Amino acid sequence: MRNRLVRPAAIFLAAAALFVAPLPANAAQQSWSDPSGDTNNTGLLDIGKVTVTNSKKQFGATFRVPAFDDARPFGSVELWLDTDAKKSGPEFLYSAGFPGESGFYTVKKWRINKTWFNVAGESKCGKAVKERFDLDNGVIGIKVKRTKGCTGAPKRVRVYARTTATGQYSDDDYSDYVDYDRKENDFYPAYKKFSPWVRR
Ligand SMILES: [Ca+2]
Repeated sequence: MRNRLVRPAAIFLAAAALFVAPLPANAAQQSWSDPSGDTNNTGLLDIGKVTVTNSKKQFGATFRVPAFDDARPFGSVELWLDTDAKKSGPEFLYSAGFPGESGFYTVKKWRINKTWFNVAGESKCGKAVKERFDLDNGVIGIKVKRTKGCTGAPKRVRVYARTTATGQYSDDDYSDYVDYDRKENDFYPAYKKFSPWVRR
């Protein structure tokens, strides 16, 4: 059994180390900005800069939200990766809940197909995925190592990012919970739409 978010501090450090590696010469990376202030409440999960990376060895996406201060959202984040223009919808989903666990899945027609990892465990393909869940710096993302029998060999990648908050804890120890009157969403670039393709 493996809960990837069970010891967040350790994971943040490991992920941060992986993410500072310089991009190889053949890597493509593109960033875009989602407007800030476009959510209907406190904006704890207001999506800002979104980045897609696509290289010979790996592909992935990250997005920024405001760096966490004291308040903590109750909700979830999702990164949907589209890697095949010929197939309807995205091929991969990373999702993480606040507070709680994360998972990575293959997707067919917007529905979860296979689980690479979640709170219950990890498959062989799950080892290809590195999470970054760095709330203190407001960065959430994944990198997927190209792996035979798991990722295929996508040439281009694009992302759809979504956040949902249904309430918040006013304290960083997850106390003093307040439920929002209505759900607060943010989408990049829009509901079930994708960024431009990034070719490697
Ligand atoms: Ca936004």
